[in-house]
Amino acid sequence: MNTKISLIGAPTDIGAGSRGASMGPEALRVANIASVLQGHGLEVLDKGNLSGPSNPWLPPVNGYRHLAEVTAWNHSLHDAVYTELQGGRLPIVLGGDHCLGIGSISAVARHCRDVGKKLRVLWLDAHADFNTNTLTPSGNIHGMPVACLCGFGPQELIEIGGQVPAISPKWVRQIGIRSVDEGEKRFVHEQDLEVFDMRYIDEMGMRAAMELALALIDSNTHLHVSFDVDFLDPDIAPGVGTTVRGGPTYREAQLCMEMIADTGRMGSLDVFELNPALDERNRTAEVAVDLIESLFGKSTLMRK
Ligand code: 4U7
Ligand code: MN
Ligand code: MN
Ligand code: MN
Repeated sequence: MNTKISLIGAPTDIGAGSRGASMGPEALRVANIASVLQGHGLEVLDKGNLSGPSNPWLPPVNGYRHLAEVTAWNHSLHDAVYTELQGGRLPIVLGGDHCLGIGSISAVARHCRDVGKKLRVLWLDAHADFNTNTLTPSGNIHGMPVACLCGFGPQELIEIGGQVPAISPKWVRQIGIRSVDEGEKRFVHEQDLEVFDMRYIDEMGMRAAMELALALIDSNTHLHVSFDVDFLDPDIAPGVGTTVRGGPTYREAQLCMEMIADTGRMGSLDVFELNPALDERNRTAEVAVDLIESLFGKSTLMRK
């Protein structure tokens, strides 16, 4: 795995339904993300925070809230992520709400086209984030990034990575899903997204889910992990805007991260939706950093 890490802060809640994810990057730094990764022998460069428009907190227009501002933030994140990848580094995006997945993953997809790699996207989330402006019950664009990346969305968001669509639904595996809106559900089936929802994890276990989600990854695969912190059960991660009960426990989440680490193929990581305004003494940030540590191969007695 690439040992040169770049942290990119994207302090905005422009696509979310509640304010506060803009404080996520600092909360992750306060939880020592840099020194924890350095402790594993990784070279960590903190690129600081991107800047962009502030949140005007307006109602949706044509089914989109803050479309112009969301576009600006995603352009700037796309450029930052692409630069780090081209420089041979592994970007970790510190979000920020999940609308930023558009800029981040479109940059990863562009990089994969440049270097001739296959892309696999692991979407760890309570939600499918596959809404469009006609399907969305909220107008919040953090519920739309997967659809936008697959080419279903407004022109200004789907074209950010230079090719439409940026990715194919076939490249995506969703894990931990337990809240999907009615129209969104139909669209997920129509586009044939591969979803390991909580029912699947309950019945088959996290191990079986991850074995399938990681199947056919080879040495020419770039693995991108999009970690929405609301993936986790609210008992261990209360500091998110949209909690949904019945998520993975701490142990299940650890296993998920450890199995990703075992592939040795993770080339980029996003950590989104952490909301310090809703957290308790930064404990959700600390759990997130703990799990990120496992993504980079925190070793136990069982492994060398
Ligand atoms: B997140 C929602 F209606 N589906 O579209 C919507 F339930 O990035 C929630 O996964 C979206 O946190 C959650 O607004 C977006 C809602
Ligand atoms: Mn979510
Ligand atoms: Mn999400
Ligand atoms: Mn959320």
